[in-house]
Amino acid sequence: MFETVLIANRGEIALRVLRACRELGVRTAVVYSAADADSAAVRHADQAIRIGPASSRRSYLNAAAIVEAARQVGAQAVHPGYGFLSEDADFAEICADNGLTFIGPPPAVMAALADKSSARALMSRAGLPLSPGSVAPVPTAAAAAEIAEAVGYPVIVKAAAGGGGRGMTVVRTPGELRRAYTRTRAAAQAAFGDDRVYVERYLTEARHVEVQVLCDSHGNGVHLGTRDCSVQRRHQKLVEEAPAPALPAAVLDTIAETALRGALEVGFVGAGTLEFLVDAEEQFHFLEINCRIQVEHPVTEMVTGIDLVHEQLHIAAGVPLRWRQEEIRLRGVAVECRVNTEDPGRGFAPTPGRLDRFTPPGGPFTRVDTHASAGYVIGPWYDSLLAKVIVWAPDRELALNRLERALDEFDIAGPGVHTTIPFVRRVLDDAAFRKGRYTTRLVDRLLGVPGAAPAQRPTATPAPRPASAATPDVPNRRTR
Ligand code: MV4
Repeated sequence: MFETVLIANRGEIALRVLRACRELGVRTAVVYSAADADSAAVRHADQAIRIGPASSRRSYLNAAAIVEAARQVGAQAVHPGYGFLSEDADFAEICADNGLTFIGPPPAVMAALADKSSARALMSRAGLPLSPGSVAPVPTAAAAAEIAEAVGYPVIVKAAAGGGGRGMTVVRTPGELRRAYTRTRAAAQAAFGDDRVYVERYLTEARHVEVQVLCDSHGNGVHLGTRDCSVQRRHQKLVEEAPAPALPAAVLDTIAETALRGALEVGFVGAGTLEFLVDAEEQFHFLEINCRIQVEHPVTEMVTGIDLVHEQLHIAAGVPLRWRQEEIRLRGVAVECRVNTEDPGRGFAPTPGRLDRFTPPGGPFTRVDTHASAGYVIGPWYDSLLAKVIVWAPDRELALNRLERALDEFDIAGPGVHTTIPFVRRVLDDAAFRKGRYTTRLVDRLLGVPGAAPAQRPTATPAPRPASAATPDVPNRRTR
């Protein structure tokens, strides 16, 4: 095992990784920006290195400063958390060049999977089912139109360099295609410096089901079952649960086993997540693979009893996988909700400010991952994730009741500070959600977004669209 690990992140995940290191007897060092000098991770770490000003570009995204910090503290490995540099193959390579172990897949594997078009081709070759569409970048609008005609409308144009919902456009009719194709390419060029796009059939009323895998550096792998992450607003997840509900165990097993086969086939190493859409006919389609620990990893930990960050550290240290598939048992149901400092009443606009009161819930089978405490000041610099509340219960109904109970206890107050808790309560109250019969359209339906619920769509007065949120410097939008 490593003697010292450098944690190249902030917020709740920096603390989460720090705790895992402590439990394994690994010394911890964290980097921090000027805005995070008083953070919990800085307080708890064995060493803390200031690497730049609040701007994430000049701190948490500054590869050279992070590598220099690792050298200063004598770290052998870097844990990137999620967001920031966690899926940056160039950063992983810079680490290797400097004799540092990047806690994640090999740089070449990361690069191949970061390109969503290439990931699609690789997984298709490995036998994973894809949504119908192109398996290579589409060079012209005419070629895009040909593919769209072949697979049928609606289609979605996606940036190869995108992912996590960034750089994609839904196209409902042939008349919109040329414009959508051109605009998605231009937007992808501007956002990623890469204008390659591909075209897929757009699956409506589908569930977002993902599979957690662990693969070691010796070719062994296990899957840790599924999570449903369909409750999303603008590709920000709000509620996640494990296992995915209301699907036959045989279907979930097939998805999980297929995902693991794909991961092993492409040489994946570390903790990874394969995302799928599951349609109304229970057919599943590979979307993309994420090479990082994810925000929602705790629900998998709760149903398996396996600490995913411990496993990441062991895998990175070259230890053979400590679990055989038969030893991994899924027990009960875990549900997580994200508590963001955003105002659901104003289009989920961030509400930074000082927390006068902050008392997280407690009680049985209730876990709160947070970096906050009373007096904590939420700045405008980073994403607005304040806390995650995760509960476990033997069955789904009790888990949902337990989450509602935990949210009742959560006391957060400060001038101007709002949270997503009231909106999460509406999700937990929703009849379709309660039955486990919900899709990626749930949030839009709750928000009254036009087109979200065609059966009930009013003809005269469409529901108002929420005002768009202000966009400060939100680095984690890269991969969340
Ligand atoms: C899709 C899709 C439907 N059809 N692709 C969103 C994030 C990224 N991982 C891929 N995503 C999607 N890709 C096809 N061919 C639906 C999603 C999607 C989604 C779309 C709209 C609103 C919420 C969503 C939540 C999860 C996935």
